[in-house]
Amino acid sequence: MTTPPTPRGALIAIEGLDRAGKSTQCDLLLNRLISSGIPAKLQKFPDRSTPIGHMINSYLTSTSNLDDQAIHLLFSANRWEAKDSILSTLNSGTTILLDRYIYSGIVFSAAKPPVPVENPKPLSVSWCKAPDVGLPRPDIIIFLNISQEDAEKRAGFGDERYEKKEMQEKVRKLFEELRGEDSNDKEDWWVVNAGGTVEEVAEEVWRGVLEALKRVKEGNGEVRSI
Ligand code: Z5A
Ligand code: MG
Repeated sequence: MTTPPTPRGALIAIEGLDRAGKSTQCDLLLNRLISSGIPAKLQKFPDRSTPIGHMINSYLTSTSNLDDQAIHLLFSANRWEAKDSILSTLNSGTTILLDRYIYSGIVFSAAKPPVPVENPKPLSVSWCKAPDVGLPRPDIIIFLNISQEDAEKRAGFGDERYEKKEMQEKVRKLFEELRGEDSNDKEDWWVVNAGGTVEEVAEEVWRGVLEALKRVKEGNGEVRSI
């Protein structure tokens, strides 16, 4: 008698604007999945623990400066170095929660104000997307949507490089464009109102998770690529 192969885990990306509650919801979700008997693991991007992650951390905390293209490629490389581990974890039957993924990568780089002389144009969305092509594609992207007013009521911005109001407004607009851009990708996005209480948001997020688990169950077992 042969044992049926272990069904793969789901790849669930949690994205959203700053202070939308992504990390709060990832922690709750991880506990809820595990206590429901679903093996799960959290993978945060940027992963500041690797050598590439150390370079990203120095840049974000403004202890080093890098060309806009160079830091963009480092954020992407930080995902590529996790790719094999993501795939083997999914194929062993464990669900992965991604706290930010390629979508933050695209919008934060494309939202940057151009540097006047050396780099007079903003980085285009298509340029920003290119280095991530081939990475594992999430079964769902749960997008925590929060108004500027609600976000401002939460704990204040830190001192990191991108935590400025003008940048956040551009990021909001680019996320909206990204969600509406390609009709093939539309079903990947699960938009949640993140302006409610932590518990209210967690319930909406959980519905997205159930949808992702259903998609995996009904799928052919393969992890798609970006
Ligand atoms: N970045 C990039 O440029 N390129 C890339 O490829 C990637 C990222 C992957 C650091 O990211 C920066 O890297 C980020 C994007 C850029 N730049 N910015 N700005 P990060 O993930 O390390 O950022 P973070 O420090 O974790 O912040 P965050 O992600 O923006 O926050 P959050 O995770 O969404 O929120 P939170 O920490 O869960 O909650 C924020 C506060 O609100 C906290 O006090 C909570 O207790 C509170 N909270 C949470 N939920 C609620 C509700 N429902 N009600 C009231 N209060 C709440
Ligand atoms: Mg966070």
